[in-house]
Amino acid sequence: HEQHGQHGVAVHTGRPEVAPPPMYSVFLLNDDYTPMDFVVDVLTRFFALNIENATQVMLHVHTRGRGVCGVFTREIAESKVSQVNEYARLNQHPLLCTMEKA
Ligand code: TYC
Repeated sequence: HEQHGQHGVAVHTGRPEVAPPPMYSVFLLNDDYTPMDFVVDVLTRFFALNIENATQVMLHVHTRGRGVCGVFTREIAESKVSQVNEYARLNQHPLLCTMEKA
């Protein structure tokens, strides 16, 4: 029945519930040129994975063609995609990051 407004004070909206936001999966795509170490670096840097989990995701993408890095609300997912693609281009790798509704 309540929403938390500015300053965190609960206010009645007249609606019984606040719907959860749509969620988006963020993917890395495989390619033949990006070094495995760089992909692991991306996964630790932007998706807060430890080296072990980042290596698992990287190898899944390498063998299966794509893999989920994380699931986020739209704005966070868009930000991850932009940051990863910019970082890959800056380092002259063809690595691609995409998103789709989960
Ligand atoms: N296929 C790449 C190689 O053999 C490694 C790689 C993994 C590239 C995952 C992109 O999203 C990727 N060096």
